[in-house]
Amino acid sequence: MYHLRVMDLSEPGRARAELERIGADAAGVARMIDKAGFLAIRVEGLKAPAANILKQEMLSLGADAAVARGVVNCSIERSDALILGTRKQVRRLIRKLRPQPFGLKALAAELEELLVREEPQEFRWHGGVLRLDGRPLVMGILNVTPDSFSDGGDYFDREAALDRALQMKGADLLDVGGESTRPGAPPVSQEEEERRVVPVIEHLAHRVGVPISVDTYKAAVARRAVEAGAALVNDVSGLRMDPAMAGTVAELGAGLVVMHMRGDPRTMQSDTRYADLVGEIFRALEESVDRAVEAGVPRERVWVDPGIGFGKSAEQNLVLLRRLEEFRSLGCPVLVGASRKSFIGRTLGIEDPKDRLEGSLAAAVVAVWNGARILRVHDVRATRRAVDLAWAASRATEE
Ligand code: HH2
Repeated sequence: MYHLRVMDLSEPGRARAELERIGADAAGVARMIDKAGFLAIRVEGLKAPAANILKQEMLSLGADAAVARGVVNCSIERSDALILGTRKQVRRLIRKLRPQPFGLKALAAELEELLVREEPQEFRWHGGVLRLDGRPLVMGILNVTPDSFSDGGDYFDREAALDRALQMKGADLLDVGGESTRPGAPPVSQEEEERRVVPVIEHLAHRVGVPISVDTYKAAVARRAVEAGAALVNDVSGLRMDPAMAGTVAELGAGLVVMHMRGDPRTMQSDTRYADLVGEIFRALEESVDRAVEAGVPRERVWVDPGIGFGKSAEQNLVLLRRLEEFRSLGCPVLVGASRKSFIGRTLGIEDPKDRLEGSLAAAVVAVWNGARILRVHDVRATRRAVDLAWAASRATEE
């Protein structure tokens, strides 16, 4: 018996540990790490001749690339591709593609960037530094609204909002919102939204010692909130609702969360069909990040969020949690807000949002396991414990 076992060594640290355990030569370990991790990289919109060359080059490296059927006789103009190989093979592919025509030089550059891309390790704000390379961050939700889906009206009164914020001890950030974005929620005027959130942020900014984000898609509200002490702007429209938002965030020097939403809260659940769920959301987030960077927001201050529950069916939300890792290719910290949402109710058959704690914790754990760095939640203490355990398990070593 040879006691065969399949291992997942896609993470270089884990690959190194196993190579060393085998007793491989030190120089060999360095060489083999890149052979231990298998990559499947999706490429979109290649010209047919480029797709042909890509496939041949990968085959010549002992690997492969899947392309559409019509590529071989150029009966189609463009094709997506799936590059299938080890990190080492992809590195060699990059060298082979550089001198090639049909847009392959640009593909080589993008692949190279993808391999070295790293998420920022910290977020600097006026109150200090928030580490993004340690345990996951828990963002406590403070809804100063009469109609939020799970706690509408609970903290609408200013005193109640302030009490709630102080109750959420242990949160790494607080997200203050003055307009519900639940499906079908009526819009709130800019003045009313400011009236709700600005005094609360002003009061909290000096007392809580953690960064505050303002949950708004209106540039004017974002401005007032940041002037009142908010460190980040959480825009559920991904910079699509207010053309002034990107420039405002850049000018204020705030951090930015760009979330994916289809349409607006009134319409988003009317059509949840996607030809390619993760692909479409990925492209939309990529566009939002580009828009932010073009307006002058430093890339390392932008976080991305696939927008659980915003224009997605219950099943699609589960798919997003399972495939969250793919969004890490954007090179930005991934934020997930699944807390108490209706897909949990649907999956577990629980009507009351306040009775969805266990489902919310499970969703947070899955998200962390699949690469989420920030969890936007109602139940701070319970989430802290659940994700700390998941985080510890994901990094556990035998030494
Ligand atoms: N979800 C809600 C609101 N803002 N922001 C980000 N970045 N991600 C989310 O998933 C997200 C969000 C909806 O939840 P909640 O604030 O609890 O409810 P409501 O919008 O009804 O106030």
